Amino acid sequence: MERPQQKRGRRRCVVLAVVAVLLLVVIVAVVLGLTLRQDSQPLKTTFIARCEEFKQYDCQKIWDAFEQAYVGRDPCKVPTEAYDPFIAAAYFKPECNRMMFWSKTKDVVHDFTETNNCFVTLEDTVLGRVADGLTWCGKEGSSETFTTGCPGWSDCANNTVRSFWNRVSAAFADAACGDVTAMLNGSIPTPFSPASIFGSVELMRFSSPRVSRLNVVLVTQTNSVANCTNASFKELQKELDAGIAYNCKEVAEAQLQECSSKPCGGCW
Ligand code: JS2
Repeated sequence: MERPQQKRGRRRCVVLAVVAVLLLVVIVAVVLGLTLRQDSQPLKTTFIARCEEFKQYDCQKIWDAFEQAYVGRDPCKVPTEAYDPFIAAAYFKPECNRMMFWSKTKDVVHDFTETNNCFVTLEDTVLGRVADGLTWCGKEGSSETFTTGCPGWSDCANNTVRSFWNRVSAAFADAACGDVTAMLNGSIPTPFSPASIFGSVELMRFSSPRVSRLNVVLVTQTNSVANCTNASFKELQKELDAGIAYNCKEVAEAQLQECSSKPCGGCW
């Protein structure tokens, strides 16, 4: 038969155990909450900071227009038009004769435009700069922005990031004017691919007479496998709007690096 003080002792142990478990649950919930909340912060902070570099936009308004495209949605059900309000908010002045498109040359093209300031890529405008190199998505029933666990580029057609790049690339190409340049990669067998964003979204939006010429700059290295007679360029010219002149130049990557100090137009 248990004595009363033994009963009291046992009861005290049970209460302490329950308190300990409850405490543990609260700590886990707080840590999880802070971690999840932090997930949405870095993206918005980076986005706003990059937008403010341009010193001409209402960056909170642009963020709100960007966020509404995907928050609370299935990350595989974000169509390109969901970003239309973002395009409207992040207007940019077309730079005739300076717009540079690219395909499979992301690093070399941005090293080039950063140093010689003669051309502007999509990623040099607010449209591309705010999200360049980032990943994000939402979830049904949540107001959070997630930067991990999002579907990959080829996981689903209407995925959050892929729809963004398709939409902003279309807007950038729709604004193309004058002489347009495209930096393509001479170290791959088909420098022009109709399946690429340049080939499937941008090229068909170059419209004569707004665009007068397309200058292809084929970046070559010692091991290059393609030149301006590459068959894929025949495909490119077929897709190009009649009335737009076409030109292709092979330019060694080393030469591009020397160009940074040359005046615009002195590179190829
Ligand atoms: C930038 C990203 C990211 O003309 C260029 C640009 O205007 C670009 O928006 O689209 C064209 C390049 O795309 P393409 O032709 O498919 O070339 P690629 O080298 O196979 O793809 C690079 C990725 C383009 C879309 N994109 N652009 N910054 O962070 C970024 N992430 C993706 N997926």
